[in-house]
Amino acid sequence: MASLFKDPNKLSAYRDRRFNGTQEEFDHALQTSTTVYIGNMSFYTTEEQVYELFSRAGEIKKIIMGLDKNTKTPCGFCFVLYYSREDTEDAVKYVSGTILDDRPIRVDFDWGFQEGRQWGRGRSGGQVRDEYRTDYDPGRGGYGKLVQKE
Ligand code: GTA
Repeated sequence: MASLFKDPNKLSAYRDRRFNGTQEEFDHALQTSTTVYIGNMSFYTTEEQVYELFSRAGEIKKIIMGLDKNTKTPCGFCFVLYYSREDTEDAVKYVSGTILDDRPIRVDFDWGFQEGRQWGRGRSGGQVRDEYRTDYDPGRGGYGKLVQKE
């Protein structure tokens, strides 16, 4: 079956500022990689739950939970590594937007996991988005970190 993801510019809106290469190399990585990033997860969602849901798209090679770099506890994202590109595309097509622990999760193509990418990059240890948001989100530690400091 022909891929539904033909335009490399539409594969992901996210650009990793720490990717060490050209835009062409980044686009190529997104087109060929067998890794997806999962965002908007609850801090309480377990690796077992991720395994259960993402196995529906295909056989999983590895799951890497995103961790707060200070507390070393889950901070609301993860990477799922598949064996095949078709399964990777199916995860983006069919699992993105589904509900996990009462939250719509976001599944995004990823350029590939490297050691260090499992840690939140926010100043407080978690994800950058949890620094700035102003809503109260009980599944992600309550208010954003900057609001908590006020
Ligand atoms: N494939 O969408 C993604 C993605 N995200 C959001 C993070 N990662 C992603 N990978 C893919 N797709 O390995 C990966 C990162 C890293 C790990 C943790 O997850 O590559 P992080 O979330 O802590 O930090 O990463 P990151 O990605 O460097 O954050 P970034 O891009 O600055 O900001 C993410 C979001 O935070 C923005 O889209 C915006 O909504 C919000 N934000 C950032 N800065 C501000 C600001 N100044 N004010 C308000 N909001 C802000």
